[in-house]
Amino acid sequence: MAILETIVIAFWAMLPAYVPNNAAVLAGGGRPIDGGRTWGDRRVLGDGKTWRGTAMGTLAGVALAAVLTVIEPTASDALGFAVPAFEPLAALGLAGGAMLGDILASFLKRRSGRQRGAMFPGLDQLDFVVVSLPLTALLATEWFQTWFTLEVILVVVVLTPILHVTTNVIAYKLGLKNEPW
Ligand code: CTP
Ligand code: K
Ligand code: MG
Repeated sequence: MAILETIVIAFWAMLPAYVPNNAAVLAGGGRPIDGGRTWGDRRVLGDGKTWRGTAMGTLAGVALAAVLTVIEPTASDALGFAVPAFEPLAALGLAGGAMLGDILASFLKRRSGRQRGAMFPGLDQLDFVVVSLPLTALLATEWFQTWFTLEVILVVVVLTPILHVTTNVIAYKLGLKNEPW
């Protein structure tokens, strides 16, 4: 498979997992998931993980997957190779897994003494991949095996941190995010 083709497929397949974090930044606020609870002298998750942000992030990812599925035949035609249409469970695994990964990362950040907004290099850039891919493999196994070949997974692992850093710096410069990570 040509490398450019692999990159396009990886990017397309991961879009429903990329969008939730950004949507959560825009839609977040309100009641924190941990309800303000602490474990020891630290918050369980912190004020940065809210019900609204999580719900809206997941919805945004699933909605994008639906749109991509509608335009898939046209896109595949124009590209000259097939990009994925999303099964509902694949969309849910990617979008919900991204939000879950972000929440687990905040849990780890709080446990390791990091305040809300603190940087955790590596985890910040890949938390959503680490959960969304296994969850999708679990929920939509055949679909996952069809599209997430070893090559695609390798591209995702390299491409995701680059995209994550870029979009977060842009969101920071636009004043949408408090920190550029
Ligand atoms: N957000 C949210 N719900 C989520 C994820 C994010 O409401 N599940 C919103 C919050 O307003 C959050 C912002 O998006 O402050 C940025 O997300 P993120 O960088 O993940 O959170 P931080 O505030 O940096 O907190 P943490 O240190 O826990 O990552
Ligand atoms: K995060
Ligand atoms: Mg942050």
